[in-house]
Amino acid sequence: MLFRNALIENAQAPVDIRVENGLFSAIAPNLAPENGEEVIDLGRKLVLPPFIESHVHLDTCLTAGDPVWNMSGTLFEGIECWSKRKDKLSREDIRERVQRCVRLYAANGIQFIRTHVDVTDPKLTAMQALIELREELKDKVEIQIVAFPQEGILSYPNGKKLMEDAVAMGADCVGAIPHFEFTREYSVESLNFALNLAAENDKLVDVHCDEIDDEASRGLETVAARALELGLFDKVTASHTTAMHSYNNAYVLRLMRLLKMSKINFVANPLVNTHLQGRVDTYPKRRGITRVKELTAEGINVSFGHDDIFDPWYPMGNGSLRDVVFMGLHVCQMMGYEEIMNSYRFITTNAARTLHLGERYGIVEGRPANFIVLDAENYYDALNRNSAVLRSVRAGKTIAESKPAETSVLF
Ligand code: 17E
Ligand code: FE2
Repeated sequence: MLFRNALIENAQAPVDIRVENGLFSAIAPNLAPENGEEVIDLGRKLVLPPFIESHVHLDTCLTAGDPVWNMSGTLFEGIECWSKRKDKLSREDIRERVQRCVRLYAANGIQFIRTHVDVTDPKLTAMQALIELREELKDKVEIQIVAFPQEGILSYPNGKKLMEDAVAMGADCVGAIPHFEFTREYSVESLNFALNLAAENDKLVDVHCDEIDDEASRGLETVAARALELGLFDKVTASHTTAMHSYNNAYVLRLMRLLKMSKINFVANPLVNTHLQGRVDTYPKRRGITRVKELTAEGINVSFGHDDIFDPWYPMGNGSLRDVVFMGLHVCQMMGYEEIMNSYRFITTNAARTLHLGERYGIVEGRPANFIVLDAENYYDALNRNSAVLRSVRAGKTIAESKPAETSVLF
């Protein structure tokens, strides 16, 4: 099959893309159709590798207000609301909500998802359901599962055992939540436990790290030090790290050296953390987002995630990562021309590094023929105009299509 006239990753000149047996077999200008080959003209539209959701909680999605709304808008009230909803979890409930989310994501060009799944549940109901869904949905979306201890490892009954069980069941990554543990000692111990568990079982790590406006929340240095010492390096990701917003600059200067040595990845969640953070401030109110601009300038890998779709922590969300990037650029003040033009990398190539997709990802001959087509010529325009994802192609097959919205101005 031949897809013609693609502007790949903001290129100015179009190329053609040949797909054979689900792989990119040729990418070059003016490829001649072979006898009987199906040809699709992409009409000089922007083509990108698929969008990647590098941080979401699929087990909690689509539960906002059930049974109670988060009225304060804090992370901590969100955890209380979720704890009440958790009592009602069933396999069917999770399957139905996750399948709805995956379709929302598919409509918006997302083909890879890293989901955190709460394992502070003696029955591990959500973990079991997600492991089934990961397999069932694998032709449509690649799901990576983090064993995420929402209510703590040391501060929740049997927390260590639940984490070990989740890894034995088949979780891909180990999580932790140091800022929620009862004490600083617990938080350090929980990180030592989580990174050792990952090292022993050859798993990735993704920690909910310092998601709090407390400048004394210093889980990140422990995560980075263990990543370095255990040789886990870029297998480790620190998500949220919103306390870094509030660290003093002298400490950040010292920390940056360790962060670079450790090679860990970062995930920021600009929509959700602008909503959740700064809640105990009067004025001025902190933005509560990690230092994306400074980390990026140091060559540290940062991706953006949605974090939630309509749940106790975020009452909105439609499965599109466009608003995530849009908010991220505003709140991190990354609105230079090149910063806007290249900002798709926060939800494509940077996220692929975080997820360790390696050669399974990218518009390169010999790799799986996964790509998306946007209704724009470059990402600056796509972002600004909120352009539709016209087509999402996976292993050479179109798995979702949109028609651009049509509006007539009658004057
Ligand atoms: N749980 C958590 O600890 N932090 C979050 N941002 C969400 C769930 C969404
Ligand atoms: Fe999260």
